[in-house]
Amino acid sequence: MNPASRRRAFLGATLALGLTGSLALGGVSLVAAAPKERVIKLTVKRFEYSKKEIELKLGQPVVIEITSQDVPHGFSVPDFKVRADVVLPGKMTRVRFTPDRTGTFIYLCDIFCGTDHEKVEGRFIVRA
Ligand SMILES: [Cu+2]
Repeated sequence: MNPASRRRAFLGATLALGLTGSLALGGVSLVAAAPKERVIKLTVKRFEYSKKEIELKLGQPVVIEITSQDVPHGFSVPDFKVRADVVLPGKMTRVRFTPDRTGTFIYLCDIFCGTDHEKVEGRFIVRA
Protein backbone atom coordinates (compact mmCIF):
# COMPACT_ATOMS: atom_id res chain seq x y z
CA MET A 1 0.00 0.00 0.00
CA ASN A 2 1.29 3.44 -0.82
CA PRO A 3 1.07 6.14 1.89
CA ALA A 4 -2.01 7.78 0.32
CA SER A 5 -4.10 4.63 0.19
CA ARG A 6 -2.88 3.64 3.66
CA ARG A 7 -4.18 6.99 4.91
CA ARG A 8 -7.50 6.39 3.10
CA ALA A 9 -7.80 2.95 4.67
CA PHE A 10 -7.08 4.43 8.10
CA LEU A 11 -9.72 7.16 7.58
CA GLY A 12 -12.21 4.53 6.48
CA ALA A 13 -11.59 2.44 9.57
CA THR A 14 -11.86 5.52 11.81
CA LEU A 15 -15.12 6.53 10.17
CA ALA A 16 -16.54 3.02 10.56
CA LEU A 17 -15.58 2.95 14.25
CA GLY A 18 -17.06 6.41 14.73
CA LEU A 19 -20.33 5.42 13.11
CA THR A 20 -20.56 2.26 15.18
CA GLY A 21 -19.94 4.32 18.29
CA SER A 22 -22.65 6.83 17.36
CA LEU A 23 -25.15 4.10 16.60
CA ALA A 24 -24.49 2.52 19.98
CA LEU A 25 -24.97 5.95 21.60
CA GLY A 26 -28.24 6.40 19.73
CA GLY A 27 -29.58 3.25 21.35
CA VAL A 28 -29.12 1.91 24.81
CA SER A 29 -26.31 4.23 25.95
CA LEU A 30 -28.62 7.24 26.09
CA VAL A 31 -30.37 5.72 29.08
CA ALA A 32 -27.10 5.73 30.97
CA ALA A 33 -26.26 9.31 29.94
CA ALA A 34 -24.95 11.75 32.55
CA PRO A 35 -27.63 13.30 34.78
CA LYS A 36 -29.28 16.29 33.16
CA GLU A 37 -28.21 19.70 34.38
CA ARG A 38 -30.84 21.31 36.57
CA VAL A 39 -31.50 25.01 36.12
CA ILE A 40 -32.13 27.04 39.26
CA LYS A 41 -33.17 30.66 38.97
CA LEU A 42 -32.14 33.05 41.70
CA THR A 43 -32.41 36.80 42.09
CA VAL A 44 -30.53 38.98 44.53
CA LYS A 45 -31.17 42.45 45.90
CA ARG A 46 -30.20 44.43 48.99
CA PHE A 47 -30.09 42.45 51.23
CA GLU A 48 -31.27 38.99 50.30
CA TYR A 49 -31.36 36.23 47.74
CA SER A 50 -34.81 35.25 46.47
CA LYS A 51 -34.26 31.75 47.90
CA LYS A 52 -32.87 31.19 51.38
CA GLU A 53 -32.65 27.43 50.98
CA ILE A 54 -32.21 25.24 47.92
CA GLU A 55 -32.24 21.45 47.94
CA LEU A 56 -29.78 19.74 45.63
CA LYS A 57 -29.21 16.14 44.71
CA LEU A 58 -25.80 14.60 45.18
CA GLY A 59 -24.05 14.22 41.81
CA GLN A 60 -26.64 16.14 39.81
CA PRO A 61 -25.08 19.05 37.88
CA VAL A 62 -26.74 22.40 38.44
CA VAL A 63 -26.56 25.79 36.81
CA ILE A 64 -27.56 28.70 39.01
CA GLU A 65 -28.92 31.57 36.92
CA ILE A 66 -28.63 34.72 38.99
CA THR A 67 -29.80 38.24 38.27
CA SER A 68 -29.46 41.30 40.47
CA GLN A 69 -32.46 43.56 40.97
CA ASP A 70 -30.47 46.58 42.09
CA VAL A 71 -26.71 46.93 42.53
CA PRO A 72 -23.82 44.57 41.70
CA HIS A 73 -23.72 41.59 44.07
CA GLY A 74 -21.62 38.49 44.40
CA PHE A 75 -22.37 34.79 44.54
CA SER A 76 -19.98 32.35 46.12
CA VAL A 77 -20.17 28.79 47.45
CA PRO A 78 -16.87 28.49 49.32
CA ASP A 79 -17.27 24.75 50.10
CA PHE A 80 -17.51 23.94 46.40
CA LYS A 81 -14.96 26.58 45.38
CA VAL A 82 -17.34 28.19 42.90
CA ARG A 83 -18.19 31.84 42.54
CA ALA A 84 -19.40 34.40 40.05
CA ASP A 85 -17.08 37.30 39.35
CA VAL A 86 -20.01 39.66 39.74
CA VAL A 87 -23.81 39.54 39.44
CA LEU A 88 -24.92 42.66 37.60
CA PRO A 89 -28.38 44.22 37.54
CA GLY A 90 -30.45 43.12 34.55
CA LYS A 91 -27.83 40.65 33.33
CA MET A 92 -27.97 36.90 33.89
CA THR A 93 -24.91 35.30 35.45
CA ARG A 94 -24.52 31.53 35.35
CA VAL A 95 -22.60 29.45 37.86
CA ARG A 96 -22.24 25.72 37.28
CA PHE A 97 -21.20 22.98 39.65
CA THR A 98 -21.98 19.44 40.70
CA PRO A 99 -22.40 18.81 44.43
CA ASP A 100 -20.07 15.94 45.34
CA ARG A 101 -20.87 15.81 49.06
CA THR A 102 -24.04 15.72 51.11
CA GLY A 103 -24.65 18.32 53.79
CA THR A 104 -25.45 21.98 54.20
CA PHE A 105 -23.38 24.56 52.33
CA ILE A 106 -23.66 28.32 52.52
CA TYR A 107 -23.83 30.55 49.45
CA LEU A 108 -23.18 34.20 49.97
CA CYS A 109 -22.61 37.59 48.44
CA ASP A 110 -18.88 38.33 48.37
CA ILE A 111 -19.09 41.81 46.85
CA PHE A 112 -19.83 44.62 49.27
CA CYS A 113 -23.34 45.85 48.46
CA GLY A 114 -24.21 48.03 51.47
CA THR A 115 -24.79 48.04 55.23
CA ASP A 116 -26.36 44.58 55.51
CA HIS A 117 -24.13 42.91 52.94
CA GLU A 118 -23.28 40.12 55.42
CA LYS A 119 -26.93 39.07 55.50
CA VAL A 120 -27.02 38.24 51.82
CA GLU A 121 -26.73 34.50 52.03
CA GLY A 122 -28.58 31.22 51.75
CA ARG A 123 -27.83 27.53 51.95
CA PHE A 124 -27.78 24.49 49.75
CA ILE A 125 -28.93 21.27 51.30
CA VAL A 126 -27.41 18.39 49.36
CA ARG A 127 -29.11 15.02 49.77
CA ALA A 128 -28.12 11.61 48.47
CU1 LIG B 1 -23.14 41.97 49.20
